[in-house]
Amino acid sequence: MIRDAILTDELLKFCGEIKVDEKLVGFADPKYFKDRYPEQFQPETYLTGVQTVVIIGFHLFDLGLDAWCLGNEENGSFQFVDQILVFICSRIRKFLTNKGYNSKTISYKAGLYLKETAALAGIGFIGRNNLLINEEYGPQVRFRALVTNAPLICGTPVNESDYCNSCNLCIDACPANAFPNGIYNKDLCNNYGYSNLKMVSKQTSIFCNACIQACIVGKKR
Ligand code: B12
Ligand code: SF4
Ligand code: SF4
Repeated sequence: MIRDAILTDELLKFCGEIKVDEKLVGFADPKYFKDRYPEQFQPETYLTGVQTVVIIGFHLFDLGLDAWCLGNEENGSFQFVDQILVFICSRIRKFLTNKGYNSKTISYKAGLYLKETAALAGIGFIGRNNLLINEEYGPQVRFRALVTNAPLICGTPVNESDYCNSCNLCIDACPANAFPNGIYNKDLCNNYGYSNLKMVSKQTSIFCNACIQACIVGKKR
């Protein structure tokens, strides 16, 4: 299959026009998911003939955007930054439709693993805090993905980085001690996070961010 450099450039240019930072847009080759994840987390499950997974990041420049609102029975709950990302995905899908390609936005929970997709697309590396770290913005980035049959030029997976070699700031900062022996434990994180939600209003709260805020990468942002 021949990948289309002109289409890739046009899409990146379009992303710039809708104010999505090029450093947070990535393209992952579905072949990298094959031996790594079960069927439910495979791009092909969501779009037959998929050629590219497009991953979009948004720099959380204000912590308020991280808030989840519990909503009501009619609307369900939503997160502010995620609503922005869903809107960006819909603009990109429209661009791809106009070029004659199919695409589908992947749901937040049941779909693809987002930070891993970003690492497979070359947007950054998985740090000691277990999160995707982008060189420009650090870990304070949130993601959404869409799958498409457009043959875009894909990035190179990033498997390691030197940043964390001599640093332990995120682990020291974790109020739940959720990194016993340096390995992330999701139950410890989950239990602490939900017992210590920062309430913004009656129905809106922010989960712990300590292992992000401690990170030195992207601090100038
Ligand atoms: C379930 C979930 C949670 C659960 C469980 C977390 C977990 N990691 O299991 C809870 C509620 C505890 C949680 C907490 C948080 N979460 Co959360 N969470 C998710 C969700 C929905 C799925 C995560 C998942 O299961 N990943 C897959 C498993 C396999 O990954 P893992 O075991 O964590 O990590 C492995 C891989 O990274 C792998 N690995 C290591 N190096 C490499 C390199 C490559 C190339 C690859 C492919 C893999 C790889 O090894 C790791 C260890 O096994 C994602 C959204 C999504 N759809 O992906 C968001 C997500 C991961 N969460 C996110 C965030 C920000 C948080 C919190 C900071 C809370 C907050 N304020 O939002 C904390 C941080 C916890 C931490 N330090 O990891 C962001 C991360 C953004 C980023 N920069 O990475 C995501 C992507 C959501 C988003 N909006 O963008 N989360
Ligand atoms: S989100 Fe908070 S509790 Fe979870 S690992 Fe990070 S610092 Fe620890
Ligand atoms: S705080 Fe240090 S060890 Fe933790 S993810 Fe950032 S660079 Fe790596």
